[in-house]
Amino acid sequence: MPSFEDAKKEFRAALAGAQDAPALEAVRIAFLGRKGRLGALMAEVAAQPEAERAAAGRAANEAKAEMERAFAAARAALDERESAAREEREWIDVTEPGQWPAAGHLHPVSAAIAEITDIFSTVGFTRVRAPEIDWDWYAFEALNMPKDHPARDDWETFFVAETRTQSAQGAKGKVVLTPHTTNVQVRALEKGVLPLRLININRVYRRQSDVTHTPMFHQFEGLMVDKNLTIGDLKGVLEHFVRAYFGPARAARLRPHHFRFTEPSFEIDISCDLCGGRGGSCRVCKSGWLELGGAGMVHPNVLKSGGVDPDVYTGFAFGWGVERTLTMRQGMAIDDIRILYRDDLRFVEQF
Ligand code: FA5
Repeated sequence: MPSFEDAKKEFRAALAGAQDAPALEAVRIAFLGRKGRLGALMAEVAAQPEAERAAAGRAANEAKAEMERAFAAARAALDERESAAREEREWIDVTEPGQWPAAGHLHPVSAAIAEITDIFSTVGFTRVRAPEIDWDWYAFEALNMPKDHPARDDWETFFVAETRTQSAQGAKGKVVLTPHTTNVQVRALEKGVLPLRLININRVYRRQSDVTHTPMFHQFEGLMVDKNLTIGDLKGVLEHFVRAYFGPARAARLRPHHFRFTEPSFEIDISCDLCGGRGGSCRVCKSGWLELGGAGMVHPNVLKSGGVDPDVYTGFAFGWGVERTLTMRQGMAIDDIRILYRDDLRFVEQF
C-alpha cells in the first residue's frame, strides 16, 4: 500500500515552509505536478494486488482531494498576506491636501501702485495715463519751461532719436522719455472738461543711478482743478495720503521750493524710517528727512497752456516717486532703491 499518510504530512510541512508564490508553486509541482509525488503514488496503486486495489484507489483519491484543499488554503492565505502588505505599502491618504502649483504675486512696486490708486480714489481722484513717451511741449515747454531755460537742467532727460519735430497738432518739439508725470497736466486741461481730479501713475526716466535713484522709476501725479482751490486743499489731500500710507507715527513736512509749473511750490519730506529721523551717518537720508515729491498750486501759465482761464480756475498738483514712497514705508529698511529692479527672487519673495 503506497504511503499516502507520509506524503500528506510532508506536503503540509512543505506548504507551511513556503513563504511566497514561487516557493508555493515549487511545492505544488513537487507534490501535485504531473511528475510529482502524488502521481508516483497513484502509479503504485495500479500495481497493487487486485484485492487491495480498490481500497488503495480510494485512499489515493482522498489524499489527492485533501492535498488540493490544503494547497488552495495555503494559496488563499498567501494572497491575503500579500495584498495586506501591498495595501500597507501603497496606502495613500486621499484626504490630505494636494500640492499647489507655485503661485506668483505682484511685484512690490505694482502692489504699491495699486494701493496708492486706492488711497486717492477714496478722495475722488480717478486714475488716468498720460503718454510715457511724449513731446517736449507737454514735458517742458507748456509747463513754463521754454527752450534753453536753465530749469530744464534739473531733469536729466533722455531724448528719442525721432526725425519728426512736428506733432500732428503743430510744433511740439522733440520726443522725450518723460522725466516726470507732470506731462499729464496740459494734456488733461486741453480736454476742456472741468472741474477735474485725477491721478496719473506712470514710468518715467532720468539719467541717474545711485542708492536713492534709478534710471527708470514711477511717479504718481495728482492734479485737481476747480474754482477757489487753496493750499489748504492741497495740504488736506497730502495729509490724507501720508496718514493712510505711512501711518500716524511718521512726520511729514512741506518745505518751500521752486518749480516752474507751480506757484507757490513745495517739496514734501517724510521722516526717514531707516534711522528713525536722526540723520547723521544714515546712508540714505543724511538729514533725518527724505524727499518724497514736489507739489504746488498750478502756475497760471500752465493753466493758460491748457486753455483754462487762471482768473476763474485754480488748481493744485503733486508728483511723487512710487519707489521712494514704497522704500520709505515703515519697516522696509531698504538702503539701496536699486534692489527693486535687480530681479533677485530672494528679495521679491519677502513680500
Ligand atoms: C518732479 O518730478 C515734479 N514733476 C514734481 C511735481 C509735480 C512738482 C507737480 C509740483 C507739482 P522731482 O524731480 O523732485 O519733481 O521728482 C519728484 C520725486 O520723484 C522725487 O521727490 C523722488 O521721490 C522721485 N524721484 C526723482 N528722481 C528719481 C529717481 N531717479 N529714482 C527714483 N525716484 C526718483
